[in-house]
Amino acid sequence: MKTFFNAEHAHHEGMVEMFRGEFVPCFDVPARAERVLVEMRRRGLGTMANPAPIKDEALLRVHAPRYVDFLRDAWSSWVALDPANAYRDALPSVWPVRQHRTDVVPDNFAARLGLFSFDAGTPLTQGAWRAARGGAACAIAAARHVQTGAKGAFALTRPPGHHAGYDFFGGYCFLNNAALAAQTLRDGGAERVAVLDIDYHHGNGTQSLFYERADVVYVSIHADPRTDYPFYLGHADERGCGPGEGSNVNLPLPRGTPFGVWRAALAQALHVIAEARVDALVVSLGVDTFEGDPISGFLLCSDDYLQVGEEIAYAHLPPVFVLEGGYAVDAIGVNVANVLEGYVACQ
Ligand code: OKP
Ligand code: ZN
Repeated sequence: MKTFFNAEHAHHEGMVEMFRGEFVPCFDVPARAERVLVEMRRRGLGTMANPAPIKDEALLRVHAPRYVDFLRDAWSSWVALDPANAYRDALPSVWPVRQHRTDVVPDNFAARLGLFSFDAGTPLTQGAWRAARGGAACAIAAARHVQTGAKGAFALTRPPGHHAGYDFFGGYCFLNNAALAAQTLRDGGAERVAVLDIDYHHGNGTQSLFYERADVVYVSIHADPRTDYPFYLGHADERGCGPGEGSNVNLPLPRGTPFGVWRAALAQALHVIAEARVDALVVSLGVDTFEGDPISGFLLCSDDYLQVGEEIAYAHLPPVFVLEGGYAVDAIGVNVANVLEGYVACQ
């Protein structure tokens, strides 16, 4: 299976994120992608390719023009606020809530940062735009590769993408790589696409992007939002609306869920996808479901991921795997490669 990787990811290296009133080191570190790359090479799991560069316009298939404009200029606007900002990342500290105006883009950059984000855990760094665009290029290239007949492809993206929405960043995500892959498949001729999201966290960005659409079915297994990030979306009663009614399926599970229970949810998710009669599949592949993950609460073991890949193969759709979370850096390479190896062995 071909892997699309962009070395540009390393330009995004956040210093700290806000967590419970203090600054803690960032969890989305460049080593995450490097470890996955090393393990893929070590196992000889397919070939590596640099994605073709994309134009900013490609991002507008999924994201708002004013949001793409914001991201492109964010770093220079941040440094223009104070030259000393060149030495610290931008973190939002003020947000619009209910009854506030979100249609007016503020001149004040700190206010703009809040308008286009939903948490203070996602530092906007000097290299965030470059890195995120490089990841988006991987996802788009992987989708095109599958559409030319490949049996699957892997977009080794960092930062992750599934929390990023039409016009907001958060949850370490800036551009929604999986949504861009799904939209690329649609634009290339697929009538109906499924996004299977197996990251520990609910992909609020992906869900909201496709919530009113029947042509992209979003199915997610994740920690219950009553206890876990992103908190304000991801409940089982969110089933889509308008033409998208029934095309959104959330399978929340409690903290502490072991593989046996998680695997039953995966079988259910794959059943939903089979019933939806889609002709293409994107997998938001997060391995923060791992028992050793520092910010998560499921109990999957490294060996379990081989079986995850096998189960996905039985869907008989060539998947576009897009990397999301996984913060146990020492295990991320093995866990991701296990999913892909399990898939390849059964495809
Ligand atoms: C991104 B992805 C940890 C707080 C949690 C947000 C988690 C984003 C996860 N100190 N912060 O879904 O893996
Ligand atoms: Zn996650």
